[in-house]
Amino acid sequence: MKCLLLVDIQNGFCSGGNLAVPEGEAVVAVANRLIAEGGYDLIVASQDWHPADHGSFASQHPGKAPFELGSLGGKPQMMWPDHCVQGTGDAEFHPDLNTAAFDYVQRKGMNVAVDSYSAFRDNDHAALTGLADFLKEHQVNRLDIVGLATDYCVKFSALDAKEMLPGVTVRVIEDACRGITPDGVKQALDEMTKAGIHVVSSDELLAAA
Ligand code: VGL
Ligand code: ZN
Repeated sequence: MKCLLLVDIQNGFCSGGNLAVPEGEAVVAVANRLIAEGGYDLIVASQDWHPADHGSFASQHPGKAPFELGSLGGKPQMMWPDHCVQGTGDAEFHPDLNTAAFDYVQRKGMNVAVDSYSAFRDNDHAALTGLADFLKEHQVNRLDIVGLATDYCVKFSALDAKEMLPGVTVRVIEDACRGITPDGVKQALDEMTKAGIHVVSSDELLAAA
């Protein structure tokens, strides 16, 4: 079973969003094309879904500004602008994304005390989201990952998929992802490659589909 995982393709990470990733909305057209022509058996989307007082928000830490390093639960934590708050437009999927094709949506980041970059588990690895079990139940043996942001939620989702789903081929489709910083993207691609994740382009993937 071939699964496409769409990571956090939400308004909050696109232009005009509260945590806009440069060119974030550019992934939408590629994602839609992959949904239509990629030959997937299963389309899954993750959705960053924070309570308004989430501990990753700089607003919850007096004296801290967004994009400064702070701490959460005794561990270093990037302070983010308030983003993807449950029930707000910022948390909705991009309006042009083919959400009608989704088979399953995995929400994450609901626990105020810990961040969850990965669609599979919280950053402290204490709590699972349930996505790994869902993919196992559906006997997924190939997982392709796209979305936002390459250097955070895409990277951690891909690394966890590789670790938590033994035997599954994990690929990241580079042109269907955008990141927060160029250095972060470079490092993320390097880390993922070293972990055995294949970095491919949508063109080569679709040519073989
Ligand atoms: C993300 C930072 C905070 C992401 C989510 O989707 O990459 N990044 N929350
Ligand atoms: Zn978040």
